[in-house]
Amino acid sequence: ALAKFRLDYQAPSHTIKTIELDISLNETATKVVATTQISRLDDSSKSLVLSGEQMTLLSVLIDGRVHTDYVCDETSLTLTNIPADFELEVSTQIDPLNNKTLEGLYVSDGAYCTQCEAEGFRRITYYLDRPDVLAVFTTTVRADKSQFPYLLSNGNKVASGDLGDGQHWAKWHDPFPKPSYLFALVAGDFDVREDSFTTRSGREVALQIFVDKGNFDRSEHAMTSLIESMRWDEERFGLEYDLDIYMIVAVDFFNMGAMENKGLNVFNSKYVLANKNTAVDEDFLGIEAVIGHEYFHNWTGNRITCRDWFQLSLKEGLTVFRDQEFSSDLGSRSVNRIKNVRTLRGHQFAEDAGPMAHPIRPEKVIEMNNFYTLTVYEKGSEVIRMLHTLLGEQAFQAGMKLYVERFDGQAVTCDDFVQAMQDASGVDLVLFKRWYSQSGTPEVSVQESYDASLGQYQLTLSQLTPVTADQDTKQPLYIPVGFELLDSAGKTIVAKIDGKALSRPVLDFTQAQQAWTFTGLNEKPCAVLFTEFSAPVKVKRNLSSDALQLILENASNEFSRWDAAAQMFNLACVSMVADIQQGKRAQVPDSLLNGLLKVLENHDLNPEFVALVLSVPSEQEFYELFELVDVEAVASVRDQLLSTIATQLQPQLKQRALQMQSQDQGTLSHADIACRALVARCQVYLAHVDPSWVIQCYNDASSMNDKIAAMESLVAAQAPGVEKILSDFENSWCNEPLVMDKWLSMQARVSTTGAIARVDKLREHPIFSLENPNRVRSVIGAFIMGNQRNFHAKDGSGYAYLCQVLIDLNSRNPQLAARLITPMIQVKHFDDNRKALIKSQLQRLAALPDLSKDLFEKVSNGLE
Ligand code: BAL
Ligand code: ZN
Repeated sequence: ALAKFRLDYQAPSHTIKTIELDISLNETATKVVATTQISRLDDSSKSLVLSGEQMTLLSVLIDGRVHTDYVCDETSLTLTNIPADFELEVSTQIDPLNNKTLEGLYVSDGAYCTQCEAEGFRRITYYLDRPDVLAVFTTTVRADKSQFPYLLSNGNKVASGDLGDGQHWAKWHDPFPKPSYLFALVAGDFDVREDSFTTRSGREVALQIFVDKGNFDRSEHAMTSLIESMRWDEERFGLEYDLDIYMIVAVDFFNMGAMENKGLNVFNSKYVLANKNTAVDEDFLGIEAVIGHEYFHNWTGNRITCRDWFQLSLKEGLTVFRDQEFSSDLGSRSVNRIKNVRTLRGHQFAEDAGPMAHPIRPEKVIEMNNFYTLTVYEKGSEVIRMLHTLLGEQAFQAGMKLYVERFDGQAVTCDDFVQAMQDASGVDLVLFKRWYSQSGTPEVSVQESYDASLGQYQLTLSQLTPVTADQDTKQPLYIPVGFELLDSAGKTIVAKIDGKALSRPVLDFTQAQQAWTFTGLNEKPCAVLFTEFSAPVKVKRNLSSDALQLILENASNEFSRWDAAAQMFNLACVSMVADIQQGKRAQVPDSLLNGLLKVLENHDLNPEFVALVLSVPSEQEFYELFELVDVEAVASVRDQLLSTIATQLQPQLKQRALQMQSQDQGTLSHADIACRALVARCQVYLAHVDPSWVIQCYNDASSMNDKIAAMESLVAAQAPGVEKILSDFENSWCNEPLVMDKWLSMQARVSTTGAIARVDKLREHPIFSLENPNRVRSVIGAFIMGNQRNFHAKDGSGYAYLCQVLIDLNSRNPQLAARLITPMIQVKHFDDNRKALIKSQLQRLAALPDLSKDLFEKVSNGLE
C-alpha cells in the first residue's frame, strides 16, 4: 500500500464543470452513465487519470465517439490522446447488493443509498474523485416504481415521470458546484415527515425526513432538532440555508453517524429515530447534536470545502466546534463541556500517545478512512475553541464572516482559515498554527511561590510535548491558560499583574517556560488553572485535597469544579492501587467521600452536574494516570470505589433519587433530563445496596429512559433478579434493533468473569449480524471499549477474540474493522506480557493474504 503525503499535493490536471449522471438501479447490475464536461488545466498533461474501483467498465465516449485510447486497471482509468476540452461519457456497471463495505452505492434493508466520503464516489463511476474538483451535478435515477417510490438525489427535483414498464425516473439538479464526496442517491419506500422553515431573508425551505415504514412516530425529535439548527446557525453565525429543500434519510446500515451530502443527508437511523417509548435521553441529545452537525456542514464543509483530505479538520474540527456550541446554547454549557473533555482525555489522549498519532492536519495517510479520528474531530474542535478563547466571540465571528466571504465556493486549506481569523482580528496567529502541525498531548507542569512580605504570588508554567510515533521533535505551543485566583474563603481575587488588572482571565503561554507575578495580595491564593479546559493539555500539578475541595466548592467555572472532583478520584485511585500493590488494604479517602456528599446535598447545583461529579471515572480514564497499568488493581479499585460510595452514602443517594423522581415532569426539557440523569447516577450505586428499590423503579418506569437506566445499573451490579428483567425486556423489544442495541451492550460490559462466553451468546441472538455496524459496535465495541478488565485479561483471550472478529470483518467491512482494532494498538501503558500477546495477534492479522488497506495501516504502525 502506498502512503500519500500532505506536502506532495498537486493541483488537478483537469477540471470538471458539470456532470450528468444517469443511474438505472438494479440489485446486482446497476448501470451508471456519467457525462462530464472536462477541461485541461495543466498544458503539459497529455493524459487524464480517473479513479475507479469495484466496477465493470462498459464504454468510453469522447465528444460522442467511441474512444479506445485508454488503460483500465483495478483502481484507475487512464485516458490518452484527448483534446483540451471535451465531453466524456463513461458507462459502468456496479453490484450494490453485494457491496457490504457500505461505501459507494449499496443496499440497506431493501433501500439503495450511498456513502461517498471520503473516496466512495470512485465505486460509482470513474472520476476525478478528489475534493478540489467542484462540479455541478445533475442526476437521473431510474428504478421500479412500486418498490422504490422515492428517488432522491442532491439539490432540487426538476423533472420526473413513468417509463411505462413499471419503472419510473426522477431528475435532480444541484446548482452549487461540489466535490464528488458530497454526492448522494437514495431510492426506497419510506414514511416521510414534512415541515418547513422560512429563513430570515424569507426563503421558504421544504424539510423532509425519510424513515422506514412504521417509524413515522419516531421522527419528530429529528425534525425539531433540524429546525432548531437552522434557526441557531442564523442567530449565532449569521448563516442561512441556500436550497429550496433539505432532506434527511435514515438507514440501518451505516458506518458513521451521518453524512452531510448537499441537500440530502444520509443518517444512521440511531441518530434519527427516537420517541419516549424507544429512546433514552442520551439518544435525544445525540440526535440533536448530529442533526446540528450535518446541517452546520452546509457552510463549513459544503459551500467551503477541503482542498485535499489532509485538510479534513478544516471542516470537521470547525463543525464539531459549532455543534458543541449549539448543544451548549440549547442545554447546559458545563455539562456538555465535561462530557466532551471526558472523551478527549479518555480516548483522544490515548490516540495521541499511540502508534497512529497524527496532528489534527495529518502529514501521511495510507487509507483516508483511518483519519476520521478523535484527533481530527475532537482535538480539531479544541483548536478552534482555543482560537475562540484567544479572539473572543466578536472577533471570532468577524473571522468567520471573512472566511465565508473570501472562500465561498472554493476548496481551501487550514492555513486559509487561520489567515482569515488573523486578518479579521489583528491577532498574530503564526505561532498558534503549530497546533495544526504538531501531534501529541502537551504536558504542563506548575510551580508556585508566594512572597508574603511583598504580597506577590509567582506562577511558573513549563510545557513539554512528549515525542510521538510520528514526530521526534516538538516545539512549544501557544496555550491559552484560563485561570482564576481564589482566597482561602473561596472568594475570587481580582488578579493584577504588576499592579494592573487583566482585561480577561487568560494567560498567553507561548514559551517552554514562562512566569507571571500577581501583585497586591494579602494571602497565598489558590490558582484555578485551565478553567473551562482552555487547552487540550495534561496538567502536572500536586494539589492537596484541601485545595481540591476549595476549588470543588468555590470555583466560578463549573467545569473546574467538576475537574477538581475528577482529580480527587484520580488521587484516590493512584493511592489505592499503590496500597494493593504493597499488599495493604486499600482505603477510599474520607476527603473524597466528604467532597461527594457535599455536592450530592447541594440543591443549588444543576442535578446533571451533580451526576457527573458523582461519576466514578472509567477504567480507561484511570489507565491514563499510570506509566504501567495494573489492570487487576485498577479494576478492584473501581469496584471498591463504587461499593464504598454506595454503602457510605446510601441514605443520601436514595433520598436525592426520590426527590429527583418527584421533580421530573417526564418532558424532554433540560431540567427534566437533569433530574433523570441524577436518578440514574444514584441507581448505579443503589443497585449494589438496595436492588429491590431499583427493580421497583424498573417496574414503575413510564419511559424507555427510566427502564434502561434501572436495568443497566442492575446488570452492571449483577444484582439478584436481573436475569428475569433481561428476559422480560427481550421479550418486549426483540424486534427493535436500536432498543436491543442497549440490551446487548450493557451485557457485553458486565465485568465479572466469563465475559467472552457472554459475548458469544449475545452474538447468537437473532438480531445480531456482523453485517450491521450498529450491532457489531453494541456487542464487540462494548466489550472491547467498555469491559477493559476482561478485554485485557492476562491470558490474552480478549485479544485473540477481537483478532478473530477482525479477520471476519477484514474484507466484509474494512472501515469498521479498522475502527475496532483501536484498543489493540494503544498499548503503551501495558506490561510486556500483554504487549507480547497483543503483538502475536497483530502478526496474525499482518499475515492475512487479503489484508485491507485500512487494517494494514494500523497493524503495521502497531507492530513498529
Ligand atoms: N463527514 C463525515 C461525517 C461527518 O463528520 O459529518
Ligand atoms: Zn462532520
